[in-house]
Amino acid sequence: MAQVSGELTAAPESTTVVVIGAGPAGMTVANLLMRCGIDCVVLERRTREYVAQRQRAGIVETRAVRMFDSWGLADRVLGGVPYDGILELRVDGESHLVSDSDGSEGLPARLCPQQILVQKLTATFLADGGDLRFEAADVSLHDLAGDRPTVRYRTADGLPHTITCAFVAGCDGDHGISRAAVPDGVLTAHAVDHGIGWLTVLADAPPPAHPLLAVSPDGFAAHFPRGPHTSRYYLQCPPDDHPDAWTDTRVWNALRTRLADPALTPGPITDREIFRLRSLVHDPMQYGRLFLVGDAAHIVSPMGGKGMNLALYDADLFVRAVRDHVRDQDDTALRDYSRSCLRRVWNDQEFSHWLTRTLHDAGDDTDSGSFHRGLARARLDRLFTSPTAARAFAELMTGPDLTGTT
Ligand code: RFL
Repeated sequence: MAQVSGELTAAPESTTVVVIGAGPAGMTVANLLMRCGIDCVVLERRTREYVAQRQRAGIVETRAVRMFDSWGLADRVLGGVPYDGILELRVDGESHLVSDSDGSEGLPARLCPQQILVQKLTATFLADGGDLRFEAADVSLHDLAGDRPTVRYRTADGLPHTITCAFVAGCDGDHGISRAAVPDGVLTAHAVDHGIGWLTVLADAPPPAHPLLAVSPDGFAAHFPRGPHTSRYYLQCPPDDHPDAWTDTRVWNALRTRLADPALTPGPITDREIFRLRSLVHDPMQYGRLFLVGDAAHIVSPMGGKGMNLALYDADLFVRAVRDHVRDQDDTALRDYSRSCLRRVWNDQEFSHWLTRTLHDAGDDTDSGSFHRGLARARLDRLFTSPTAARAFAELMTGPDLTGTT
């Protein structure tokens, strides 16, 4: 403890990497650094309980499962059950099963809800002696363009802390402080608002046999497993709609109609919100010694389930690059970090955008018009009849291997 300008402050600290944010990106970075024997401090502004309960993604895709496996972590950090790779696309009540598996050897994707992954990553890091500090307030970044950046924050009881480091991993999502610390004019934001809203509902209701995406003249709907007795549902709605306008009765009636399933079993709704579908890429994903990882750098429309999985992929690339720097004094991968990540990001953005447009335009054509409806229906027809189109779809869902092809 020391006194600076009359104020009590903790003794200055030093580490190799300060990780901002304990979501999927931050906790993956932290665990992988630990596997490399590289020290880090994780700062998270929320409580452990809050972070552990945040429910979003539901599938850890094949390439991410294999990434954790390559680090010897798959058994410890992945919960849920293996995913058989079958996705149901229901168009005007007609069911089509498409494969989400590219047929490659190795571990399959997992039905592992995001909060389970985060809980397990957190428990693994702490069990291995990791330094994770919850309720870190007023985090701020300094000297990012120099050799030793500084990170300042306050503990819950107000005590100021200062940590110097070699690198900062900005894993604090779209509304964090990391990206905001980059001077104006350094990053370019490429953004699109799809003009579409989704009501998302979490309910204690039986999950579907397969993840289900449905096209109907009343709009898009989806039904995903989120545990043995839990489901997440999506209903297309105007982006400025209000969740209170969606009573339980209206939700279940709309789902029965759009999913063409009059016998759909309802259950208590535990969460209900509306969000706009948007996509966003920041380029580059780096400034000086700050590296943006996951949602801090890019937002993917949830269609196609890519957002969390991209965060895991960024984390893997970042840690490999830091390892090369620390172990071999080789900065090639650090210099290439942004370019390498952005190849994958744009690839997944393209797939997600294609699927978003196809499954919305093919149904309610009020906004898109009948011509775009015809195009979207043709794409679905091709997917259901052409083995080549089906294989390309499976590869995009799995996540194509873009390594070694630059
Ligand atoms: P997160 O999960 O937002 O975690 C950021 C963490 O940083 C903390 N933080 C701070 N900590 C310290 N100081 C500050 N100033 C801080 N500011 C923020 C936050 O408290 C938090 O703990 O970002 P991360 O780690 O990059 O992970 C990204 C994923 O969460 C996101 O991409 C996915 O949830 C997106 N997503 C989906 N992705 C998939 O792969 N498949 C899906 O099926 C899927 N479904 C979804 C989704 C996102 C959704 N929302 C958010 C619209 C469904 C929904 C409804």
